[in-house]
Amino acid sequence: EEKKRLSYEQKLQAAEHSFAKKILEIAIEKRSNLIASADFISTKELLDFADMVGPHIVALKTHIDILNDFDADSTILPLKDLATKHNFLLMEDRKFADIGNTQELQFSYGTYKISNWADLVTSHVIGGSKSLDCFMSVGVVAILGMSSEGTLTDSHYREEALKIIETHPSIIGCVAQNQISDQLLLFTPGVNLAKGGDDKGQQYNSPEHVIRNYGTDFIIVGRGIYKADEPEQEALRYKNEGWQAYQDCVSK
Ligand code: 5IU
Repeated sequence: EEKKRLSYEQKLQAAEHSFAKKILEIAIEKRSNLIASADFISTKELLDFADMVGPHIVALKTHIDILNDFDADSTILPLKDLATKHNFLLMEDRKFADIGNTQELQFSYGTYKISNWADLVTSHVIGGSKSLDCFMSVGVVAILGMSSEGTLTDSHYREEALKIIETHPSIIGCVAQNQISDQLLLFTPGVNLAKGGDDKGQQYNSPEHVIRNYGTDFIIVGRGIYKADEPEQEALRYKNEGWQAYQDCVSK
């Protein structure tokens, strides 16, 4: 079931949300649909990695709460500088999943003050549409389906979740392992060229598979890049594979 897809230029024309426009502009400029997941536990590793792969990515996906040495001044300030230097967005993979009031607090307060620095945040939609109203200043990437074995995001859940996702103005797209409508941007993790999975339930596909079969706009790659012997070379490889697959699909 190969999908004829819209180009990033066409999606940019149709985009309404400022962060949807931004990520599409970066994709076009860098000829990249790669998001690197930077799942590091130290600030130094995070910053070194961001500087190294920065030129090749549209966004850096963080799990800011796994850093052992998080500090607003020494983690976030340099990270923002690197995002500016290399022109990529900061996507905090927070996976909010609470009532609106609690999410509002988690978004702006506590140790990480995500609203101060993130361009994109991930959120479940399990709390219902109004629970997402607190994310007005960012682009929300809503979680429709997960990549892990046995996930509860079955077709009924996704059908109901899509109703929320398609109507909420803060949502620019979703994380999923299946095709969705052209109006939303599709982000797909669980991408790896060397492995089929890990021993903790993760399931992998190739960049080409997800771009061709799901119409993925942005591939999210973690260990495939940051665990490689030469992460920069590997980032370039995923970038090129992803862009080639996109071009093949658009030109059909
Ligand atoms: N991630 C997934 N699958 C999902 C969602 C998020 O893997 O369905 I939602 C995150 C978890 C990790 C990254 O931060 O994407 C994938 O990392 P690896 O490429 O190392 O498996």
